Amino acid sequence: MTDHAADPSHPRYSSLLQRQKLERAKKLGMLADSALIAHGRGEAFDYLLGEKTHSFAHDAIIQALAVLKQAQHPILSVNGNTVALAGLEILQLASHLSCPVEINIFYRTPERMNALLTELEHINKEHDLHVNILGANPDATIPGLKGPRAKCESTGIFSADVIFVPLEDGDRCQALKKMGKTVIVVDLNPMSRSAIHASITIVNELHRTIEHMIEVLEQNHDVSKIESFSHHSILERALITIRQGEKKD
Ligand code: PTJ
Repeated sequence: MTDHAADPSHPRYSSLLQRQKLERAKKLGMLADSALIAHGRGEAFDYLLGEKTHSFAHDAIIQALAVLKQAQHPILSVNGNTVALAGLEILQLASHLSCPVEINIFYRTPERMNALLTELEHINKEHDLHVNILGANPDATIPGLKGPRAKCESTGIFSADVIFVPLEDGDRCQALKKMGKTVIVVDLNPMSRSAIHASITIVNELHRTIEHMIEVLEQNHDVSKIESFSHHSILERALITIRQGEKKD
């Protein structure tokens, strides 16, 4: 696999590259045991979607950026898979938006938190990004959630009004919504509970999504809110594309 991933002419180069990133992250202790299963589910949906950013994803990205830019206290919440697949891009996005990043993982252990913090701090320093990275000192809990996944920081996720949280789990997504937050998720499965319950759902691969968000911000594209934006219709358009095949979008 390493040979294929190193060869950009391979037809599934980017997918293989993502796998290679996860293999590295696994070795460094950043990932949950079920991380590769979750990724495999995502890959299956991405394959059905033709591994590209569709117009329904672009529209949701514009809406998400508009909402993030207008927020009082925006935050990017990351888990193991997100750091592994797009650690640098997440920090670049946070730098563009001048907001913090908080590590908030489902399967929380001190070892994983330490591995993820080390990775992000290293990228932050190497690329001179100066992003505030939270998560090490949780002093608040998300109401309605049990166990360590409820832990968060009072100056971060707890007080944020808009939260960008790729690969979110359904329960936490609903709990954050109940706190009155605008929740933006990235999920290749338009039928997942997070996709359904989020305020804005970007049905697209995580790394492609964040690259696209940075591109829009760097090219100064118009990021005003789309007046006719409908969460329901974004999910519907994604489902139609999956049913009909990617060429129809
Ligand atoms: O790091 P932790 O402890 O927070 O755990 C992270 C995982 C991902 C293991 C955990 O959140 C989990 O089990 O996730 P689920 O419930 O399997 O959900 C993952 C969702 O993300 C599924 O709906 C997948 O289709 C989707 N998904 C997986 N990989 C990608 C993705 N969506 C976008 N881009 C991806 N690369």
